Amino acid sequence: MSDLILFWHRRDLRISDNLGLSAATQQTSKLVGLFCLDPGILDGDDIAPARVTYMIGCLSELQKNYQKLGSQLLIIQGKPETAISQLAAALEAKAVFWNLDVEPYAKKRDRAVSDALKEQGIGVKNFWDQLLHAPGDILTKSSDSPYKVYTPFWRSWSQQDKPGVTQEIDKLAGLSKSETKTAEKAGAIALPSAKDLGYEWDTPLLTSPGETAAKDKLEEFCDRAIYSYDEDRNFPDLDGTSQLSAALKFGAIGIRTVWQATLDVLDDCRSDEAKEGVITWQKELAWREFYQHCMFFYPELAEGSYRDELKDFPWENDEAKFQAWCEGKTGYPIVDAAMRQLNETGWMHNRCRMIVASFLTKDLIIDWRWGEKYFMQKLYDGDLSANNGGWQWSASSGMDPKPLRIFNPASQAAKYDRDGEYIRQWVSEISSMDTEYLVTGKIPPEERESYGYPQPIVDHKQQQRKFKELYKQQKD
Ligand code: FAD
Ligand code: FO1
Repeated sequence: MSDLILFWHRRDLRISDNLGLSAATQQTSKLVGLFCLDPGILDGDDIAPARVTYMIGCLSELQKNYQKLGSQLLIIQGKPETAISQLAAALEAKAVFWNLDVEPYAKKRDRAVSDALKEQGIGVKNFWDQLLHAPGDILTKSSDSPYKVYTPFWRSWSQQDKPGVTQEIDKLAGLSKSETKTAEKAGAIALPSAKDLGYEWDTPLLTSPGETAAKDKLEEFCDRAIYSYDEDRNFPDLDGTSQLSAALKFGAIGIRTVWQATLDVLDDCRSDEAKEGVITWQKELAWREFYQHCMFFYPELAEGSYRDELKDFPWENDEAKFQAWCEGKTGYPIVDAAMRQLNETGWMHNRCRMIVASFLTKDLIIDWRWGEKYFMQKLYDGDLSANNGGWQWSASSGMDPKPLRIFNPASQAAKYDRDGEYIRQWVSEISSMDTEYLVTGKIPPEERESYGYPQPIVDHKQQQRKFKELYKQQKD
C-alpha cells in the first residue's frame, strides 16, 4: 500500500476552501483528484445540456489547477462502486476521501462505494463540505428534530457559529509516469466534452464555469449589487442577484468563502438598507441549506407531494397545455417571457420561477412534478433539493405552513415588471406593444393575431376558482 490518497470530487469541483480535500492534505502530500462520469446520473431523463456543459467546464479548470499544484485529476467512467474501487486497488491507494451529499441517490451510491473500498482494505473518510451546518446540526430545541418550517430554521441557523475558510493548498505530489499508466489501464480517460457525452449547449452561460469565474462573480456581486439586493432581487429585468447558483450547486465556490464575503461586506455597510440587503442575501443561503436539510431527513420529498391533500390530486395534465407552457406560448406575457429566458439561457430569475410554477399548477392544473422535471432538463443550476423545494412551495404541496398560494400573472407583472422591460426582452414578437398590454396581458384577440402572439390558453380567474374547488374537495 502506498501513501496515496484519492480525493473523489462530485459537487465540490474546486481546490480552494474544500474541507475534505484540505483534510486529505493533512494526512499525505501524495494526493490525486478523481471524478467519475456516472451513467446512473448522466443517462437520466432530467439532465440539462447547459448543466453538463457547466460541469465539464468546471472539471476542465479543476484539471489545470491540480496540474499547477503538481498533481492530476483523473477522470473515470462507469458505476462508481466498480470504477472507483478498481482504480483505487490498481494504484494501491491507502484511502479515498470525499465530501458528502444530501440526495437520496448520493447516499445509496456512497454506501456502495464505501462498502466496495472497505472490502479491499482501502480506507474511506467523509466530510460535510457543501453546507455551513451539516444535517443534524440544526434541530428544534423542543424535540431535537429537524425543522420543517423555514423561519424558525433561519433563527436557529443564523445564530450558530459558522466555520471559517479552509487554508489554501500550495503543493501536492501526483502520480509517477508508471503509476499514470497503471491508472489508464484501470480506466482513467481524457476529459470528454459535453458534446461527447451527448449534450450540446452553445450559448454562453451567465456565469462561466470554474473556480476563477465563481470567485470573480462573488466579488463583483459584493462590490455592486448586494447592498440593494433586498429591493432589486424582485425585478427580473435588473441584474440584481448573484447568479452564483450553478457555482453553488457544483461547488465551484466554497460555501465558507461565500459566507465570509457576506461578513466582510456587513462590516462595510454604511446604511441600514445596505445591511438589510446583505442579510436578505444571507437568508437565501439559508433557504439553500434548509431545503438540503429537508431532503436529507425527508427523502420522500423527492418522490412527490408532502402534504396529504396534494398527494392524489386530480391534476388535469393536459399535454398540449404543458407543451405551450414549456415553449413560452401560453398567451400570458410574463409567463412566456420567463419560459423563453429558461429555454434560451438555462437560467430563470427567482421571481419568475415562482410565477411560472404557480401558473403550471394553479392555472393549468398540471402536476408540479412535470414542471420540476422540465426545470431539471433545462436549468444549468438545476439542483434536486432547491428545485423540489421551490416546486413544492409553489404547488402548496410541501412543508410550508401557508396552505394555498396562487399568483396572479398580471399583478405579478404590474409589481415586478411594471415597464414591461423583461417581457419585451424575451417575447420579441410583442416588444413594440403598449406597456399596458404587456403587463396586464389584456391584449385584444385581433392584436394577438396580427402580432403572431398566442391567445391565452386558459382564463386565470376561472382556473383559480376551479383549483380552489378541487383543493377544497381534497381537504374535506
Ligand atoms: P441569489 O438571489 O443571488 O441567491 C444566492 C444563492 O442562494 C443562490 O445562488 C442559491 O444557491 C440560493 N438560493 C436563493 N434562493 C433560493 C431558494 N428559494 N431556494 C434554495 N436556494 C436558494 N435554485 C437552485 O439553485 N437550483 C434549482 O434547481 C432551483 N429551482 C427552483 C425552482 C423553483 C420553482 C423556485 C421557485 C426556485 C428555484 N430555485 C432553485 C431557487 C432560486 O430561484 C435560485 O436559487 C436563484 O434564482 C438563483 O439565482 P442567483 O444565484 O442569482 O440567486
Ligand atoms: N456527479 C458525479 O459524480 N458524476 C457525474 O457524472 C455527475 C453528473 C451530473 C450531471 C448533472 C448534475 O446536475 C449533476 C451531476 N453530478 C455528477 C453531481 C451530482 O449532483 C452529485 O454526484 C450528487 O451527489 C448525486 O446525487
